[in-house]
Amino acid sequence: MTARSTLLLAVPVSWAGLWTAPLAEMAPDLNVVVQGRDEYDPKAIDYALGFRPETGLLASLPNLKAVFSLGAGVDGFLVDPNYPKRIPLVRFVDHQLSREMAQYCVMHALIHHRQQRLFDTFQKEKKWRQSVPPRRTDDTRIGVLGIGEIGTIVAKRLRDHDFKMAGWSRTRKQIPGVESFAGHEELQKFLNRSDILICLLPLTADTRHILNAKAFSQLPKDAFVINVARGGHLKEDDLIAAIDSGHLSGATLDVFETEPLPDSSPLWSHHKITVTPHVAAISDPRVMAKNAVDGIARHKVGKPLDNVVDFARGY
Ligand code: NDP
Ligand code: OXD
Repeated sequence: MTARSTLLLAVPVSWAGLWTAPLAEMAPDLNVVVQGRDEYDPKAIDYALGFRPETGLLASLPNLKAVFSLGAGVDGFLVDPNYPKRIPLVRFVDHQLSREMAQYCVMHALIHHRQQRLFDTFQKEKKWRQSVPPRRTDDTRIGVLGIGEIGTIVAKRLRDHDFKMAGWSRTRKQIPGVESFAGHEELQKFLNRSDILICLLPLTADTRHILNAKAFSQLPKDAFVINVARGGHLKEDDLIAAIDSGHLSGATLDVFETEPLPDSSPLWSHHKITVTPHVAAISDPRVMAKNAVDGIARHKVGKPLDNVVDFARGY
């Protein structure tokens, strides 16, 4: 008989029920304790599930065997200098999540491409204006920074709308209809041909502040930026300066250096910036719980875990 395992759920206490209910249903033998709500012996914790656990928490669990992330991005774990790197960290990979991200990116690329914000203004002013110059989709070049699980689906969906697609990654890709640029040597060439730039990179030491004044100056005039990855990718002041100078035409931002975005942020009221509150995709708690339950089952019988983070690469 296998011993009963204990999972530590490291999420805001008021949200814990989103995961405790499906975990109880799917794995009645799993003992689940909630960080900040339940008393527990650190030595008793076998597994952890969370998004941005407090610094030092995971290092304080001497018998921890694997950690499951509630997010595709694991920067919230790796920001902890004490993360115990001998313990595998499993990131969340889910086709539905990728599809929702693709919906968001397609929607905002099309809102920009079809100049919907202009028509919103005309409507407010009761103006019937048909004289807006049309834009050809097959002349519009979209570049996706990060062509991994999510970026690949985003690029394919936009390709199917006839945009001229390219992706940038560390390693070369072969995706029909999506030109591949790889490595820092090819970044400038990639930026030079991106009328719409979508960031879908993981946040690592290499990619922090990659969306900066230099990168913006390498985009074509009137380029548009969509950041759905992490706020740490973007230098917010550089973005505002590039838009206000007239070089960039605007941006859609779902993620921010500080979340929730403070009231004092100029991003809230910039007329060329659309702000959404980190909702490009909302992962289903049942699927997240299942991901952890399946991983624990694999680990307990000695099978390798899927989607394990490579700590050297940082994603
Ligand atoms: P993946 O790990 O599958 O893909 C990452 C991609 O980035 C890969 O193509 C990788 O290249 C590339 N990359 C990483 N580092 C570099 C680098 N230094 N230079 C060039 N390319 C690099 O991640 P996902 O697609 O699953 O997720 C991407 C990000 O999306 C997450 O990290 C998260 O921050 C964000 N996200 C945001 C959500 C939201 O609601 N706003 C929801 C979900 C995710 P290679 O393929 O060569 O390894
Ligand atoms: C994620 C996110 O990384 O929701 O999954 O941001």
